[in-house]
Amino acid sequence: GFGWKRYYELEEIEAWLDSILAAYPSVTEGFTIGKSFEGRTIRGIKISHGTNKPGIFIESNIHAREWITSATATWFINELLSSKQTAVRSLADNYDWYIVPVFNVDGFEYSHRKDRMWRKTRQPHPTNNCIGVDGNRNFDSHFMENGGASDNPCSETFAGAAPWSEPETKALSDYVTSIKDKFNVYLSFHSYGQWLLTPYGHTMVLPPNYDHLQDIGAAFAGAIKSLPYATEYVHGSTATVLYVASGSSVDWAYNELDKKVGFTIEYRDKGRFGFLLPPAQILPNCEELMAGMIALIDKTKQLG
Ligand code: 0X9
Ligand code: ZN
Ligand code: ZN
Repeated sequence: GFGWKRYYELEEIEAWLDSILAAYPSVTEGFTIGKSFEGRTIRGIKISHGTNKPGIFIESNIHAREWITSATATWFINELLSSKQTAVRSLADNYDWYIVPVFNVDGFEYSHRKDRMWRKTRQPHPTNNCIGVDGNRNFDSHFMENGGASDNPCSETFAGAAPWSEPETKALSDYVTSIKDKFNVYLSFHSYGQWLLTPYGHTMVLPPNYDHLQDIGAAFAGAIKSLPYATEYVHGSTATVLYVASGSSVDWAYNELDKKVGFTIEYRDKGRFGFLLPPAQILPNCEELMAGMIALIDKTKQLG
């Protein structure tokens, strides 16, 4: 059966998602974002124990090779539904969760079949042989401004010909916009580096509620550090801690949808294994996310 001791392919993850929807029909609902370039359905799950609780949106595996992100997202879904721990129950009972475990479905499939290190989507470029766009540069928020995104279709950070040039990002933006009144927190799962990154990516200028976001970031990092693994996460703004990168999903949700809380989570490790995080680290990474998430949500609530 499905578990978290190895990485799974898209088909296995989807079959698992179906089994979860069937096992918890009263508190789950499957949703569809739309279709990928190659025609796959991009799916999500809503977990809700009531109506109109504050919502949290999680987008995962926008970068194909970052397999730990969907492994962690599926584990998190399973915990929300089956954990008996009080802190986890309160996350499940008090929030509406919208979770897309594998967003870049075509790229994810390609990373399993042909090229483990594939990052981008899979739409061919019309005038050369290069394929795909960096989904996290293709959002309509300061698109192609200030560097960190490329106009070269062969680059790993190719932003695309225009914002929303890819069916996947277009579909996600339409879906997220359609439910924008239902959620306050937007999270994007990535690897690797052990960072919790606030907006902005497109500029070193700090966002208006940066202090607030840093308090949340400190709570997240502190909770992870206090586990037996003592893993260290650094928190700060994307452009100041990591690098300048415009057109990302988190900046778009923060800027265009007026979300007050948006984070990019860069999971384990710090480069020893990088994108090839050994399966034995899936569960430790998941435990870290849960500790961090409980603290993140708690701090978000306290700060209002
Ligand atoms: O470059 C990225 O898209 C992310 N790093 S990764 O190594 N996973 O590719 C960082 C995204 C940072 N987020 C924002 N630009 N807001
Ligand atoms: Zn601008
Ligand atoms: Zn990434």
